[in-house]
Amino acid sequence: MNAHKAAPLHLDAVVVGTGFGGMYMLHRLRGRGLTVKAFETGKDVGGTWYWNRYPGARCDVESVEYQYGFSAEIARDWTWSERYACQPEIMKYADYVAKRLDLRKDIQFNTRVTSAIYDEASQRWTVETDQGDVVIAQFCIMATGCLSASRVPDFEGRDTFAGDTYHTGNWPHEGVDFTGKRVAVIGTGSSGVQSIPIIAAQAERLFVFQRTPNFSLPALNGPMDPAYVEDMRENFMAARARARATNSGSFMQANDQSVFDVDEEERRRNFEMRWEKGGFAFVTSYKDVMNKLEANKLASEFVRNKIRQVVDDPKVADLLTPTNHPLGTKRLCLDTNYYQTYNLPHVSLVDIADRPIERITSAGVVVAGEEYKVDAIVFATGFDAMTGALLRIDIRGKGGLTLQEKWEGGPRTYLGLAVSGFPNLFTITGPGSPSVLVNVIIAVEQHSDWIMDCIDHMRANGLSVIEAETDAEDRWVDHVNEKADETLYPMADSWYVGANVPGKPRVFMPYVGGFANYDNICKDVAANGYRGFSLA
Ligand code: N01
Repeated sequence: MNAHKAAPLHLDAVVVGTGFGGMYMLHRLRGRGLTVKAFETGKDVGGTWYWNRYPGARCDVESVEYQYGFSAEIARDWTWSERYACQPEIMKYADYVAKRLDLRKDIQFNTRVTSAIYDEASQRWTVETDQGDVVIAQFCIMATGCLSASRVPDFEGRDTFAGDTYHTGNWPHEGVDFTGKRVAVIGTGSSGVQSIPIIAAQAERLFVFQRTPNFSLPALNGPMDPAYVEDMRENFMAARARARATNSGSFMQANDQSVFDVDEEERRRNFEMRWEKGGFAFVTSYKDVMNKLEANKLASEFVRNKIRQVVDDPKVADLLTPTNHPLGTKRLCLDTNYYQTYNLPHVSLVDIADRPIERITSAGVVVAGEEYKVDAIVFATGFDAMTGALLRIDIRGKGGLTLQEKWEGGPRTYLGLAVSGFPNLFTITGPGSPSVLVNVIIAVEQHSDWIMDCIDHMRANGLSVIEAETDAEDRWVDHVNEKADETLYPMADSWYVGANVPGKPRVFMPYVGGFANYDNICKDVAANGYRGFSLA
């Protein structure tokens, strides 16, 4: 229930959420002299990194890339310690940026936005929170994140469990010590894959419940090479500019050859060389790995063999080996000692592919009539991705149309930035934008800059309302689908298509056409009088 309502505050803009997207958007809007306030459910900035404090949480984009690129000074004065930054270090970075830009004075923490309702007569959004705030603003910018609405499946008996339960995406701040405990981990996506080796190192007994084996590549994390750190201190801005001009939006050197341009020996050497580098470099081994099934099969088989080499028990290795989707079509994982963990005598893999969890009892988890008795259950069961955080807010546009109604058949946006029928509402990394398929920091900067330029344009031209046209939105949705269908991505039951949430419409949500292509489309739209938008 909402707290007592305060008198309305009139502002130019409201930003919802202060992960890396909301932080930068707030900075941009304020820098242009707009009156703006940001609301954040957490007690601090950091977004997904604020919530995902599970053991082993670590970014799988290299740390030098997973930082803002809008300020040479901010980049130069920060030093990462490891190739892949751990969650606490990313939180320190978020704190460093928040202090540097003095962001917190315009952020209200511990506050969840509950509704955003557009009034056509006044052309203003009324935004309300669970703390009783009422803000009336011209622009409402949703920086709610792609993976922020965590979900625990509705297992029968879930609430009867007598031990402790945790979700990786909502982890206790004080941490959890599993020493001497019998633990169940349900889920083997990125969060499961990262946390399982660390939980195994503490627990007396660990059961991992796996519905779908995922492909995981070795991160080969380690301390940063001091020479590279110095090189990046000098050259980061240039490297970032080059990355922004690529479709992967990353520093990785993609190979432009086809798998079939080379013979088997050369292919094996290249796969091996990229495997040895660690990280996602392996996926860029050849240009057709993600869009030609025969090419993907070769890469997939290489990884399967690696799994078989690491896991001692051939039956366990078989269960861990993905066979029902091409490599990379479910979000790839990066790990440290994930497969090795299954060689430990106190770790058991429980296959639930064809025999789902029957129920949870007060003592544990039941599969095929067998009760696995545990003291704690970790749900590494993921998120209602891309749309969940938006749809949990009561968002109403013109004519009282709710976003839920509008997106009944799946999300529809123009450029992943705007929704027809919802004027002056912007979504940072909304569905239909590259978002989760690229380095998300680049994605949030590009979106925030585009939104800022758009608002500048409106103010310079005496315009007060911008709205995506339905035709343009329809064409964009078709284009997003066409691009996805050129790839292997739609073949997997992934969260990219909403398959992890029962009843969610199956729509490929991110834009797979490449970061640079997308950026150029956005620039072209703006340069052509905001083509596809109506302005008044
Ligand atoms: O969630 P997931 P996640 N019964 O959805 C299983 C980012 N991320 O939190 O595959 C049994 O990937 C589900 O099984 P299935 C990254 O983008 C990044 O791990 O649906 N099992 C799956 O195994 C990532 O992709 C980082 O068959 C059930 C697991 O739970 C995204 O966040 C770190 C089930 C959920 O995996 C989400 O990752 C962590 C059920 N009813 C996350 N329902 C880094 O930067 C679900 N599952 C490293």
